Amino acid sequence: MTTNKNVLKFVDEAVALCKPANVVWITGEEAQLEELRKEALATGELIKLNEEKLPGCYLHRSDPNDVARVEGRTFICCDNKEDAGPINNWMDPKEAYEKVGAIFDGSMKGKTMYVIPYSMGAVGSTFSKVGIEVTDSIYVVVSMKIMTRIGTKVLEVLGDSNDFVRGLHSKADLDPEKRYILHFPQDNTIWSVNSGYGGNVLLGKKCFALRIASYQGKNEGWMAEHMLIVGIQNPQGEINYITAAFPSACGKTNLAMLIPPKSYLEKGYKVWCVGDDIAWLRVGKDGRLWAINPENGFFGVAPGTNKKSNPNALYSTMKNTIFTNVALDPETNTVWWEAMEKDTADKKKPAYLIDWKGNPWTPDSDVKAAHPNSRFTAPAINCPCISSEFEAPEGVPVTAIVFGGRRAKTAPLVYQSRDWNSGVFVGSIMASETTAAATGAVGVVRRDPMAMRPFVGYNMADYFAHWIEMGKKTANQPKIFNVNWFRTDDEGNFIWPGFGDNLRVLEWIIKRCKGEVDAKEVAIGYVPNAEDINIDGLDIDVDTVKELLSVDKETWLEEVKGIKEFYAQFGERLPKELADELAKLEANLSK
Ligand code: GTP
Ligand code: SPV
Ligand code: MN
Repeated sequence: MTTNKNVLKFVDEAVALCKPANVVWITGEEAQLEELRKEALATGELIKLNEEKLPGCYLHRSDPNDVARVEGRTFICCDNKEDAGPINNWMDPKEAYEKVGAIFDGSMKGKTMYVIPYSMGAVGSTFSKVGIEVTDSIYVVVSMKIMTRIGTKVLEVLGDSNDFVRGLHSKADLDPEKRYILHFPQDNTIWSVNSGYGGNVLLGKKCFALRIASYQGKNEGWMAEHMLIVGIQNPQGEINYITAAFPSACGKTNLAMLIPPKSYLEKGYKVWCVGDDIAWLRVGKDGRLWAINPENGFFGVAPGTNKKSNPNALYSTMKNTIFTNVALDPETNTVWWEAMEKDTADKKKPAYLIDWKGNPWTPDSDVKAAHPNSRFTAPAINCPCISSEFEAPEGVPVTAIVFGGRRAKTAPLVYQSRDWNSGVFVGSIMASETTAAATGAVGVVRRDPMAMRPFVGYNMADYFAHWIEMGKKTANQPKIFNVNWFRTDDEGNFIWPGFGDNLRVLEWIIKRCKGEVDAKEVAIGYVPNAEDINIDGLDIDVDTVKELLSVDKETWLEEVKGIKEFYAQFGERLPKELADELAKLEANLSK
């Protein structure tokens, strides 16, 4: 399929190591993919769903021990440990190739190896990058078809260049003790073994588009970020694009495709989704930051998605979608997950389902029917509000960058940083409660700078420095904000309605960028005057908004202690600008 010697050498080496029975090059043609889906149906790897209700859709179940990213087993393998930094796990590259090479050795005996050429970003665009993933999983092939652009056309664009990311994946025995997700940034290489869960094995996504790409971006002067990209069109037809970094399972997909509240729809507001998880950002000729979404589909959290919370996401999953670890309704051969009951007339859960593990389930069962990290893999073009700029080679210009996390207290509904460097500081001190997107405890607050803690491919302190550098290169900087949709009352209920109503906060953000609204300066930056958040049609009052916007000095002084501890681990490598911002914050709070 190619005469590119670098590609052929990479594949030959993978064959020599994994020893598959045969090798299939993925052309991207529908007939080949359809054959593979049929094969996966025969082995049970895929289950065909109701063709009338969910045309072209399949259910996949991953091994119950393999349902989320495994941060403890994810490594950055670069020559110097210090270059991986204190947040990443590090392994010496030589040791890693040897140790994990032994696990790959013969791992595809008797199996077929698939070679998937793929492009992150529109094929052939100057901002796009090529990867080749070698895998023994049909699930990976058919999912990569949805999440990226694949096939012969990508090899044509690559020509005889050596500029591609080498990805090697084998499910091997799915042994969690031998599961490794390795990144070799200096070699443009990713090795993933003993997993079949999307985030660990769809190597174009987090492994390439964030971990490897963040390293490339540092060296090449651009940024790879864990951000959604959304366009807000006002009644005059003007569109402002916002990128937002929230940690895993903290609302990116939801914000990226929100439905405006009724009063906004009536006024003529529209929302356009460019991306829901990853943004690559470059400085344009006009001195603004421009963002592309390198992906071609959504790998979204299923539970919680319903007609009220995110109808656009739900609609996106109605055809040509692969569902992973959701429940099956055997009567209709359709899928189900928690919160879908809210869409029914009686608000009741189905009387009988097959749960995500394949076991019988009733509403009396004491387990969830769908795994909390069950996902849909849906083509972006299915999304009713997909932006006309989705494939624009140069991307869209960014008006505002928004950071945010899950904080029950501390962070107000929204605040604005004073300038770029204070905005980098705001991103660097992000903290959020952990979610089911990664294995481990859920609901524990941890620092997750720029929502990149699990995804930065080099030393986090150098990553902060890169952000500061990018600010210097950007003549027309976007303004930087922080939001928190997750403040709770004393009973633990979310105070802010969230979802579509988050547009009310985005409206304030855009007005701030255009200098159309005042704000109140407080210790951490600028917060809105409560009257400036539009609450028409909501059943909360302005006092509640005041409460949501409050910044408690004592809580923030505690926060400063936590930030100091967090920063301490970076030692001398922490940019001085951030140490200065921290000192400023402490001084402001002590006034
Ligand atoms: P990843 O795909 O893991 O990166 O997640 P994500 O950031 O795209 O999160 P997603 O939009 O899928 O939302 C995750 C969970 O947060 C779902 O259960 C949503 O229902 C919930 N959620 C999203 N937005 C809001 C909001 O504004 N308020 C509240 N209370 N919950 C929200
Ligand atoms: C996340 O966890 O941030 C996701 C899902 O978007 S995964 O692809 O598993 O990383
Ligand atoms: Mn994500």
